[in-house]
Amino acid sequence: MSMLARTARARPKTSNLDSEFARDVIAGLSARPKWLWAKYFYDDRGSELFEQITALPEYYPTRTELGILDARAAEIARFIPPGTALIEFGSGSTAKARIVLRAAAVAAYVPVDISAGFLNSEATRLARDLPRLRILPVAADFTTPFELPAAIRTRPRVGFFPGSTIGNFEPPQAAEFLRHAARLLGQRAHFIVGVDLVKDERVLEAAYDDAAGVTAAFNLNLLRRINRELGADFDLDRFRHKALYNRAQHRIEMHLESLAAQNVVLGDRVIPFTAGETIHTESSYKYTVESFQALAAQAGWSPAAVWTDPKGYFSLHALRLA
Ligand code: SAH
Ligand code: AVI
Repeated sequence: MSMLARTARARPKTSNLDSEFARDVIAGLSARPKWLWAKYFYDDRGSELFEQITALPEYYPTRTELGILDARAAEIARFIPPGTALIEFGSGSTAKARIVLRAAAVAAYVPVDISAGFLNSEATRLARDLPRLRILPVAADFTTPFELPAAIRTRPRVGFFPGSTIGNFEPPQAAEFLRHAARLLGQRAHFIVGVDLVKDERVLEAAYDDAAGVTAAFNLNLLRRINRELGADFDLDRFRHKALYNRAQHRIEMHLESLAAQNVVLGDRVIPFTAGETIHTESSYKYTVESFQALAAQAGWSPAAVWTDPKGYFSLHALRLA
């Protein structure tokens, strides 16, 4: 038997160990402490589970931000000149964009998302509901350079980044992203960004560890994805979801904790876990209005307006380039 045949047989049919996903997973699981990029949560199932999270009683961010958008739609629309291309980063279900699209004279909507299948089905659904709107979906990782559609080249641009997805970056990477968005959106652009606020730890921890176990399923789905796409052999019953608020860093951390000492096989590697060892799968930073404005200022954005809800749980910022 040739070397080639032996190698091919040793690996499960579905694995693609040369992909960027594989390289990132191997690097993260070889690091101490172990960690994985949160952007990999979003395969089809991950996107569906995130949608379920947004409806949970404990997960206040979505309903709170939707409330702000509803209450302030007319004020937000003042930052969106007629004929604008609205570019949404991490568009998910497009539920929040729909409020903006109803209030402003947007000519083209560009939803950008890493979850390609979900993006396309949501764009199709939106096209059915708003047949006169030009919808130009872009399946891309917004942490790396990507092109906007040529069709919007001459249009004024407004960025939209709701959901506090910016909180899933480490603060230096958030500043880097804001700089990258400034270049992409151009000189006279506005950027509407949703940012979750620092609050009572019990409210935060419940939001990321719900009673129904949906957030746990969302977190564990990452291991399921690694098994399916990379042929690893994670036993999902031997890991558990853990969420805690790190007060010093103002962030919720999600982890997957190994319930026993065990080895996981990934390609030709064996990844050892001690009992209680965790993989850090997500940080969700919480800001104050001022601390977020200071971060945006590092990237050249100045505050144009900020709206919050009556409880002060969530903030929506309109930024302009200084
Ligand atoms: N904007 C929606 C969805 C937020 S969930 C809301 O506010 O409810 C985060 C979304 O960002 C998901 O749809 C996910 O697929 C997408 N996403 C996460 N990381 C990404 C990345 N690096 N590049 C592109 N999209 C990303
Ligand atoms: C997408 N992102 C802003 C969510 C958050 O709240 O950090 C992802 C999430 N993780 C667990 N629940 C929701």
